[in-house]
Amino acid sequence: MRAVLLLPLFGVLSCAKNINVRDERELEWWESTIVYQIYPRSFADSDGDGIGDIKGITSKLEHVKEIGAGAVWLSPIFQSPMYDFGYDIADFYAIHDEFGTMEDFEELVAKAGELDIKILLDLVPNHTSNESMWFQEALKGNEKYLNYFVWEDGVLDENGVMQPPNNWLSHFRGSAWEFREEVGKYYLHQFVVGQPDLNYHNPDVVEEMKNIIRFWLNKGVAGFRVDAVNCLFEVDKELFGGKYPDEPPSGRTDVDSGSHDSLQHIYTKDQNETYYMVYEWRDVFDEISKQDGLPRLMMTEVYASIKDVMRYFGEGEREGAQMPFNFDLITDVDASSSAADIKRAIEKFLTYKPVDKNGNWVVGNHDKSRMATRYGTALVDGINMLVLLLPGVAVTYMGEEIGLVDGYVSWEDTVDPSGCNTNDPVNYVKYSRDPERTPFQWNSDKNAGFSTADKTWLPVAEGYTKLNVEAQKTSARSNLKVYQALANLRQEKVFRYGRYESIALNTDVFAFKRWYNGETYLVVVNMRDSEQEVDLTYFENVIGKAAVVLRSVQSPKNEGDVFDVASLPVAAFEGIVLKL
Ligand SMILES: *[C@@H]1O[C@H](CO)[C@@H](O)[C@H](O)[C@H]1NC(C)=O
Ligand SMILES: *[C@@H]1O[C@H](CO)[C@@H](O)[C@H](O)[C@H]1NC(C)=O
Ligand SMILES: CC(=O)N[C@H]1CO[C@H](CO)[C@@H](O)[C@@H]1O
Ligand SMILES: [Ca+2]
Ligand SMILES: [Ca+2]
Repeated sequence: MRAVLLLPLFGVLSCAKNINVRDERELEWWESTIVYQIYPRSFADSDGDGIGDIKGITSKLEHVKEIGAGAVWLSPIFQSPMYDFGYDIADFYAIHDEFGTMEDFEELVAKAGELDIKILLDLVPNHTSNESMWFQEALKGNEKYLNYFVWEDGVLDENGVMQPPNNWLSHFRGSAWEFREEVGKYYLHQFVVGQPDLNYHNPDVVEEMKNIIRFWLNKGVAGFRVDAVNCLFEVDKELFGGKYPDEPPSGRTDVDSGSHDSLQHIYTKDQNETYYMVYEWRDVFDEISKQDGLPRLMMTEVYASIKDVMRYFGEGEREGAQMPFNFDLITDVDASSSAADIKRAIEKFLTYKPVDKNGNWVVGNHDKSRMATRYGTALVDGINMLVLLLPGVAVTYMGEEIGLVDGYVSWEDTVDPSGCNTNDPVNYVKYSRDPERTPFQWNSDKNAGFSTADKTWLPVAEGYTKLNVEAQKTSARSNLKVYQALANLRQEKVFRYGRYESIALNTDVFAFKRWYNGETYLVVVNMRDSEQEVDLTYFENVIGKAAVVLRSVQSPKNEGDVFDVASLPVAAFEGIVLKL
């Protein structure tokens, strides 16, 4: 009797040991991919006008393939007068002429398809360009399009002079309101003057944006990254007697009164309606995916509190973005951070995210100083080890694979409105985003192989004759080669399905462990210019010897070297991947 009972039980137990239903489930294409961000003006110029373009990107897709990325996210390529370099869109349904034609774009999608690379576009839903047909029609008094934007009466000050409706500030300094004679009212622009905010309380705007999403997804685009999404909705002014209320001061003493950071944005950011809008967009993504069988990816760009960021994943039954960007490795840490700071920054997203969702790792973009500049060139491999081997989606801003640094852009050459609007030839540097947008460095030819033009739209960074893709391809050891090896390693099941644990071994050395089905890898990164000896047996089940699988460029170790995990020597800024 007893034996009869035990036998089936034994069977269940032995099964349970080998099978975990969450393991080895089929992953969607995006769950294990590397998303490579291309800033189109700066990647490759095919026609010699000094500005990168779509044909240029198509001609360089092999590079994307070679580094192991599975998706390319393009910063905006839509028709634009370029007051904010494409983030001010005049026609959401057309390609900007400096970038090429719709045919060029279709060719890009086709070529990418052959290489099994997905194309993701940048959706900029918060505003249009002031040169859009919609805004132009609004200025002519066309009622339909007037309601596409956010208008408000000015107020008279004590001297009888007309002033903006309230104290709201633009992200790029100064009032967020601009008067238009034609309408006799002010319009809202949370970003530059040339970017009037769309009015999401108007159902026509909501439908228009969904049609824009459908239009591009139907062209085979694999998804969107959604720009500045938390600024979509302003508070409903009817709740405030028909007038938009002032925002309270932030109390920050390190910023002046023209700065966006001087106010608490309680009425212009993170409004509840914004999340619901994102969930509706997700339905549109899924609707198209159902039609053609290609799962679509939505990534949202939000700099907000971790709890607000998490709401983009969805709520209850509603699904939202699969990938709300995790900016913690940009905003919370830098070269001066301790290993404990790094651990906390990494664990923040993993701790707050819903258990069935993926993490993602971002260390740079076209708005932030380049990763190699922020962390220092010696840490490039170590940081790429984090981005590519932590659990979740890896995001690489073009150039991180070779450790591209910020370029120097003089006041005369500065074009970014965030820099120009300071009117300050000294301090513009703190605000300008041009340094992280300088042209990509392909080789040691003229303009780093980016363009044959005599003058490129931004100057090529100094030092390109040494720091470029070709040099790193031909050199025995380089950031590029480490990156490629990491991208390969990332394909292993242990990095796709494996568990994760981390320890700050001392103030400088951060380490994490990934393990799966009896395989264990350890990644060790020394944040500092110091020699160390660390004890990896602080990790559970880590004893004995481990072999070096990969190491940073300046590492004195060799692949295959074996070390006692209880006393691993670590060189200055060294990054090491070991296998137990
Ligand atoms: C759009 O705004 C810019 C300022 O950003 C201004 O120079 C330009 O004249 C405006 N264009 C139109 C059509 O209103
Ligand atoms: C916004 O949504 C949250 C979560 O659903 C809710 O707790 C909160 O009360 C809402 N806020 C407003 C102003 O409606
Ligand atoms: C990271 C990013 O794409 N930021 C963008 C946010 O939106 C403004 C206005 O569209 C752009 O200027 C930024 O580049
Ligand atoms: Ca060009
Ligand atoms: Ca808005």
